[in-house]
Formats: sequence, structure tokens, C-alpha cells
Amino acid sequence: MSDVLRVGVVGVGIMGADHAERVVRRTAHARLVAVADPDEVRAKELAGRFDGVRAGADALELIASEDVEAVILASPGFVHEEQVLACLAVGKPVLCEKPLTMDSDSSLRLVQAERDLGRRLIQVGFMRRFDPEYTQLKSVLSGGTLGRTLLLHNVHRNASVPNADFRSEMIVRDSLVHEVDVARFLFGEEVVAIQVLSPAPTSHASAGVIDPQVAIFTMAGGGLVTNEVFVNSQIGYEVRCEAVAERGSVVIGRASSGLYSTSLAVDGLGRWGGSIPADYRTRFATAYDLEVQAWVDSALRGESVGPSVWDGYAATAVSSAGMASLASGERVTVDLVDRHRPTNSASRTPTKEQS
Ligand code: ISE
Repeated sequence: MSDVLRVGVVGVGIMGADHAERVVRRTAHARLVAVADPDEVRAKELAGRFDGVRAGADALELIASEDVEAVILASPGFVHEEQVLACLAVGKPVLCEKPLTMDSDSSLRLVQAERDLGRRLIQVGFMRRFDPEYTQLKSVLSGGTLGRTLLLHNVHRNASVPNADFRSEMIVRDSLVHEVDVARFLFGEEVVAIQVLSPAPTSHASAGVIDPQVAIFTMAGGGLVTNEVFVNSQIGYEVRCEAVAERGSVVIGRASSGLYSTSLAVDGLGRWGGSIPADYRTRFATAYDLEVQAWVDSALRGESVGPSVWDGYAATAVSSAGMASLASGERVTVDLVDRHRPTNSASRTPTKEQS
């Protein structure tokens, strides 16, 4: 590989377009060469914003193209298995947006496929692991000064969701999945059980959609994680996390003050305060930048860093249990294979995460 990574982006929705901009404008040692989306008109519109980027409708063609050295998948989860396998088949590093796939079995097939290949090529897009506040929290908790971590309390709110197709299950699979990864990351353990509770829904949700939801995770070591996910909160993007340990607690994700002013001329009022970001692209802009830069740098070194295919599989397994719990209201045990023998379904036991 050269000293500049030639990148292709598959999927030109909100995240695909954001990643394309990022690769072109804010990522060192990377060059965007192609974008692909079944909606070719949209793909062309995106490519047209940059010099020398071609657009097509066929993701598999982009993945196989000789001028593409590495691929960002920002396509919907139901096509990820085929597209990730296509990347592995041609030995190209892939940054796959979450969810890795739609169910545990397909995610497990990817774990096995990468294992068969004998080297890491897959990074999963859990960008919060690159967010400076989450990484700081992780190092405080693993530093040990506060003792064992006992609880996490997460809040995850979106102002609204893009369309009426965003059903209750998607709140688990597309939104809560971030908290699943955060819990695994911060505790360094697997989630062994999940219960999803269904409060009375907001009138802003589409008919039949359960929003907000409250989910409780039990960690392998007995710790508990509470999560509020509310995707039609009407206000903005709020993601907070409080960790409670034996000798103190730590909160991240509170609005920063930004501006302090005693002048009536500033914003019309003598006051100070912060603002709530409109969506995840703003709140996690730095995390996404660091995530993509780390992916590019590691690909150029011939390595892979960040959330692995196992992390993607483990999160999918928790989401599957979460969707079952959403339907029944019961606490559901997470069905996870033995990490060291991924295809041996006889040994489906929860394990300590070893990342
Ligand atoms: C979206 O796909 C994301 O990943 C966002 O981070 C999350 O807040 C949102 O709820 C999801 O739909």
C-alpha cells in the first residue's frame, strides 16, 4: 500500500455522506476515490461535490475495484454481511457502520470468516470508543482509583428519527446498540442478560412505536446498566453516561458551557450556558474524525484497531436478546458462543470480554 489510502464509501445516506466529507476534508493520508449506492442519482450528487470521485450503483463493484484499497460501509445493516464478506474476499480493510449485521448468526459468520482469513480486516463503527470523554472515562475506571465499577446510567436521546419506518425494534438495534457497546467497553465484560421495559409512549412517536424505552443490562461480573433511549425527544441529541464505582462516580456528556458572557449584547441576554447539539454528527464529530483517522492509519500499517468483529457480534447478540425482551417484557439471557471456539454452538456461554 502507498502512503495515501484510496477509500471507497458504500451508502450515501446521512452517515455515508458525512464520512465522505470527512475523508475528503478532515482525514490525513486518505483519498476518496468512489462512492456507491443503489440510488445512483444521490451517489452522483455526493460524488459531484468533490474532485475526482466516481459514483456507481453497485457496492460489490466498488469493493472489487482496483483503485479502492479500503472500504467504509455506511449501507443498511441487512446488506452488511454480503458486503463485509466481499471485502474479506479481496483482502481490503473495512470500516463497517453499526449494527454489524441484523442477527447473531450472520454476525458470527463474519467472526468466523475473519478468523479463517487469519488477520483482522474488520473495524466496527462504534465511534463512542474514540470520543475523548468516553476514553477518559474508560481510563479513569480502569485506573482503579475509584475501585470496582458497580453501575452505569446512560441517557440517549434524539430530537426525532428520520422516518416512520423507525420502529420499536430499531430503537434497540440501531440506537441502544451504542449503549451495549459502551457497557462492554467500560466494564470490559460481556452483557449476560437484558430487559427492555416499555413505558407509555410519547405522542410524538409513530403509531405503535414504543418510545422511550428503558433497558437494563446485567454484566458478567454482576454490575448493572440502566439505559433510557428516547428517539423522539423533540429537543436535540443528548448522550450522557454516569459510572458509579465503589469510591465515587463520574459523569460525561453534559452540555459544556461553551460561552460565558455578562454582556447583554451577546445572544441578547447576560447569561452563560451551553447548547444541545442537533444530532450525532455534531455531538460525536471528534469521535468520528478520530475513528476514521485511526482506521486509515492502521490500514496503512497493515493492521486493524478499534472495535472488532467480535465486538460487533457481541453487540448484535445483545440486541437480539433485547428485541426478544421488548416483545415479552421479560429479562432475556444473551446467547453468546465461546469466544475461543466461535463456531462451537454447544459452548454458548457468556465470557469475560478480552479485547
Ligand atoms: C443512529 O443510527 C445512530 O447511530 C445514532 O448515534 C443514534 O443516536 C440514533 O438513534 C441512530 O438512529
